[in-house]
Amino acid sequence: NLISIIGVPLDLGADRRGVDMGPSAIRYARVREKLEELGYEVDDKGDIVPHRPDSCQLDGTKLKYLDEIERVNTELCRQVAAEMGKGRFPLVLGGDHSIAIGTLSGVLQHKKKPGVLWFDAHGDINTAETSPSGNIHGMPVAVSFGRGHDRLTGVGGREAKLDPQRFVMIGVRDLDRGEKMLLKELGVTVYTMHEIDMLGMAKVMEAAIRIVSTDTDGVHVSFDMDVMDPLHAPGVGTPVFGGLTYRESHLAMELIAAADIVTSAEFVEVNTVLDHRNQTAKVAVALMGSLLGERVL
Ligand code: DIR
Ligand code: MN
Ligand code: MN
Ligand code: MN
Repeated sequence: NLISIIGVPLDLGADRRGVDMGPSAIRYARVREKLEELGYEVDDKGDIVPHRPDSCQLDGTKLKYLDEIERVNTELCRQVAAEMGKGRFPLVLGGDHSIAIGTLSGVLQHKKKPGVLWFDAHGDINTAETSPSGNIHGMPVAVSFGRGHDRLTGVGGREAKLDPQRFVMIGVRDLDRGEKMLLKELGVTVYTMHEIDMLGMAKVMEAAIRIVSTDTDGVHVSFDMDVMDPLHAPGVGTPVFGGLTYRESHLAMELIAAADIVTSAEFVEVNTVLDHRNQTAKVAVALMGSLLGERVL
């Protein structure tokens, strides 16, 4: 019943300022108090602090800020693994989504075959070859499958990688051409907004939960705030129309909580510069509550 919070104020993976203040904004929205109300003991480990963008080299590769992103994720991997080693639940606060490289490789130090529920408007499964932007926050899923730059796939070791069969994406509505090809090639289950509209969130989550809890030894939830509609979560770097409503997002978290399967989580891409009155951070904290067992009655 111990949750370890790890903040990662990294924005280099999105190459855009604002998500570096995400962990602060989420703490200001009272994440600790929320979790304590739910009966958890909370240990806030503080932040893994990246270097400022102007002090980083652009290292001459297409991948922006590769050196620093590798360094931060290597440290995050170490901390996530250390907390899980103590039997704790790691809750990682972003920061841009490139931090999933570190979180997932940390999880993989302890779990042989974890399932992953990936909530995102995007696929985040680009490689250097397919990326239109060179932004590493569009690549963590590929990296976790062992695809992509070896400085990134090397974080946490080259053997410890995820199985695409145990990986489910939810809420996707913006994929690059190369991402579509790789998702099909690897056989990742993708519930796009179309399936959510057609079946409803309850049915989608029932299917998703079945996949990630069959023949797995844990489940990681990676929640990119841009999966929500910009109406409800305006403070994100790359908003895309037609996303999850407030209630759809909560229902998904509530159903995961009811299944009692989750062993680690991260909430990313809260951009305070683009937010209104910290609304997106507050929504993130409310969702963490639902994911960790909060009920109305
Ligand atoms: C785009 C945008 N697919 C890229 N990705 C974003 O740059 O790779 N991910 N915004 O969150
Ligand atoms: Mn993402
Ligand atoms: Mn996204
Ligand atoms: Mn992103």
